[in-house]
Amino acid sequence: MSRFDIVTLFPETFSAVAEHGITSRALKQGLYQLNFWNPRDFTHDKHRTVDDRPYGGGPGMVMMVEPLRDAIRAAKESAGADSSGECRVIMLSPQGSKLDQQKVIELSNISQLILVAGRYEGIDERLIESEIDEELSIGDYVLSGGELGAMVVIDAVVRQIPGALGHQDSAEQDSFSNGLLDCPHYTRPELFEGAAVPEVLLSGNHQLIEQWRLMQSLGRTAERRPDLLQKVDLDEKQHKLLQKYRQRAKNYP
Ligand code: 4HQ
Repeated sequence: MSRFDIVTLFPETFSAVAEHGITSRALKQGLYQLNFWNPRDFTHDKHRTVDDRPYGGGPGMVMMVEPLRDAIRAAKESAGADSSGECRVIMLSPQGSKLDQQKVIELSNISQLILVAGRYEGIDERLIESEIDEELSIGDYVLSGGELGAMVVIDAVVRQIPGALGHQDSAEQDSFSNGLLDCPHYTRPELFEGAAVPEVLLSGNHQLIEQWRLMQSLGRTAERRPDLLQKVDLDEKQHKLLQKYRQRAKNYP
């Protein structure tokens, strides 16, 4: 059983994953659980204050320490009480290591993930040191809060849960599952604004089609993401297909 415990001031925003598409269907099938812990519910003052001023001054606020700490601890206690599997506390942050498919697969093997989505300028460093196991970034840009990052983690991890994808889809068929970019896709009409569907896809020869798709994946990865291609060991057949792609690219400039 996969369980996500999300520490957030904005639990409603997670309707994006809870109420739409594959992640919603998997939730309704009971393939995973979502729980929310709102620091505002752990305040004690009349105004339910969740932010505080930064030492040293400057613009912006920091998450107030005590409500956030108590929300994280409540998430840990409820999760810990629930089962024996591994639990990891992850905070979304541009200072974290970059999320990739390898990390997604690693996370999919952990039964309980506590995702801490901060707001404002961030979280007191001492709270990070005492309560957070790992900082993760979804990319080198600045978001207004960790919620979108947490939703990205949930979406990508849920796709790895057996049964979450429709029976004709499979996580093994996704881009990146073999370390390569996806091949191009086509649907009707056969001729669209003067552009034809590659003939091989109309051939009915499934072995040839599979070969063409692998060649396209290799070629596009080489052209667009050489950094990804460096990480995969190509076998003899894949080397030949990449050569063939490059030869063709020369012939049709
Ligand atoms: N944040 N990847 C939360 C991000 C971010 C990212 C900025 C995290 C604001 C409060 N999160 N703080 N990039 O931009 O995950």
